[in-house]
Order: sequence, then C-alpha cells, then structure tokens
Amino acid sequence: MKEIAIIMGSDSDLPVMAQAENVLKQFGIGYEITVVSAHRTPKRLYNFAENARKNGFDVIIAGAGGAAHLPGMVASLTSLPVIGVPIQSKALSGLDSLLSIVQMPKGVPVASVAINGAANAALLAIKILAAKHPNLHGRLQDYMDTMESEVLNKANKLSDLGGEAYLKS
Ligand code: RP5
Repeated sequence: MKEIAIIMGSDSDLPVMAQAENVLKQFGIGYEITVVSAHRTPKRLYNFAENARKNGFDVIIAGAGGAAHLPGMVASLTSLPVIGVPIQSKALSGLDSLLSIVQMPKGVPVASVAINGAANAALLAIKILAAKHPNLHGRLQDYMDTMESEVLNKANKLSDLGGEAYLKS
C-alpha cells in the first residue's frame, strides 16, 4: 500500500528528495515518488492533487525550489496534509523556496521543514501516519534511541580523547 506520495517540481530536486525516500524505506512505508511541476505541468498537478486521497495516500511530501508553488497549490486542492521541502536554489540559496512554501494564506496550511530537509519531511509524515498505525510509535522511538546512543558515544569518545585527537580519529 502506498500511503505517502513524494512529489517534486523537477528531477533536479531528486538528490534531496531521495533522502525522504531513504527514510521511508528504512521504516518499510509504502510510497510513490514522481515529478509534478506546478508551472510546467499544471494539469498534472491538478489531476494528482484531486485524486491523491482516492489513490490511497495519507500524506503528501512536496519538494520544490525557487518560486516553490507546488506544495501550496497541492494543499489548495486536497484535504490531505502536505509537507513542503524547500529545495536550495542556486540564485537565492533556497530562501526563495522557503518563503514561497511557508507564507501560505490563512485556511490553506502547508507544513515546512528546513531547506533541503527531506529526511525530516519523511519522519514527520511517519509521525502523522502513526495516528493510524500505532506500531509506528515504537519504531520512531527506536529511531530516537539510536540517535541518542550515537551522540552519547561521541560525547564519551570526545571526553576520553580530547578535541584534537577526536578530530584526528
Ligand atoms: C522548480 O524549479 C523545481 O522544483 C526545481 O527546484 C527548480 C529548477 O528546476 P529545473 O530547471 O532544474 O528543472 O520548479
């Protein structure tokens, strides 16, 4: 079952958006990944968003860069939650993407992660899905525990070695 849709404005966004795919794979969540451009394929955008719920998706992750209208336009056409991923643009380093995604008008919410924060978009999507599949809470807790252990191991190693040796290790 494909519960999450990962869409992006261009295949040039894929190196970032593949990080979301990677997290979903780690958690064994079904997903579909494709390109939907708000400006270059507006009819495809409309068709995707209008049918997203009927097609079984629960959450949409939408990455876009520059004049990043994809997440907002999709959100305007569906009741599903949309998580925007602002892609780092060349001209303005992604500030344009971020502002285009977060400055939505009242009534049309889009959640946003950090610039290039596709992995967090996937984690947030899984947290939303956990309301429907409570077993995901345990898996998310495992993920958090692993992160904690990794940081504590690093802190112990740093205390043992001191900064210079740590950097060389
Ligand atoms: C946006 O324009 C895309 O999301 C992409 O980040 C940006 C550039 O697209 P390409 O010109 O690389 O196809 O729509």
